Amino acid sequence: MLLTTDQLNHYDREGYVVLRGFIAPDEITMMREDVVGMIDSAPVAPRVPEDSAGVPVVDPADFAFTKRSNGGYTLNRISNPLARSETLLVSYGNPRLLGAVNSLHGPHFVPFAESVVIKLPDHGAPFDWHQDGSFKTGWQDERGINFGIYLHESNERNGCVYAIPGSHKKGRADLSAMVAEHGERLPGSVPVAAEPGDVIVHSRNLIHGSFANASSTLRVTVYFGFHHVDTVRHIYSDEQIATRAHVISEAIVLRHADVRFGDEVPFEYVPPPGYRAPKTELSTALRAPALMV
Ligand SMILES: O=C(O)CCC(=O)C(=O)O
Repeated sequence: MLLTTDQLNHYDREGYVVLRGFIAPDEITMMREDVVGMIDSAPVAPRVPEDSAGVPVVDPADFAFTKRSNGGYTLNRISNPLARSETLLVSYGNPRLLGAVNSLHGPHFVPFAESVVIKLPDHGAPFDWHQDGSFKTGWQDERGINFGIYLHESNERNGCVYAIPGSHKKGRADLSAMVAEHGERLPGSVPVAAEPGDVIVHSRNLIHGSFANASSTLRVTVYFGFHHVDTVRHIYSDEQIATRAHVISEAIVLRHADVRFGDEVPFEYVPPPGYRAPKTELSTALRAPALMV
């Protein structure tokens, strides 16, 4: 087991655990450089397919924005990051990361979705209190885990994540009613600070959110989400699941072929039972829809 008993117990009891210094500094630097490049070349506003230098942006719909009170827009998320960055794809194959998923979920896991959350300096967007996903299937129990890899320091000043420990065990919460009763500081919520290289793992059922960033520092978190295959097996076809699982296998191969990581022992991924490599190209698999639950 890659995670300690204390870490596993913390995750089970509180719905999250912070893995301190989990990703090596060199890898964080590499990821940060790529993400900062993506931010610099982001569209200037929704539905504007050009960056601030007037250069056309490929797949501009990957970039999401929050409307600001002054009428402008602030970038808050980049979706499909593995299709936009080979560096992030190589990091997706990190054996420590996949080993941690294995520790928490066992070997039969598949991807849920990936995205990069961005809290720009001075006007970084807040994320309302939520539990991840839509509960649209009616399923309230195990709905997967999210790994947030911290590329920058994250604290109460620059809009770190807040969570309500233990809330992951109570099914779907009526968050509108909770906010109407208590205001934006929900009782029992705690800030979860992180340093570059830390990973905050949280249950997708955990009540969490984050406040705006009015500080002068950038905060970026790369999210990789995973499901136990049993959670999605009755909702998605074998082909849809295999297409997403294929991304894990390909990321492991790419990482092993990368001279920077050639000495690592690759993670031995066990694809879902009945898995056959999909006929689709990797580029298509990288943009296959998320396995939403
Ligand atoms: O990282 C954050 O500030 C919150 C992001 C979040 O909760 C989400 O992407 O669902």
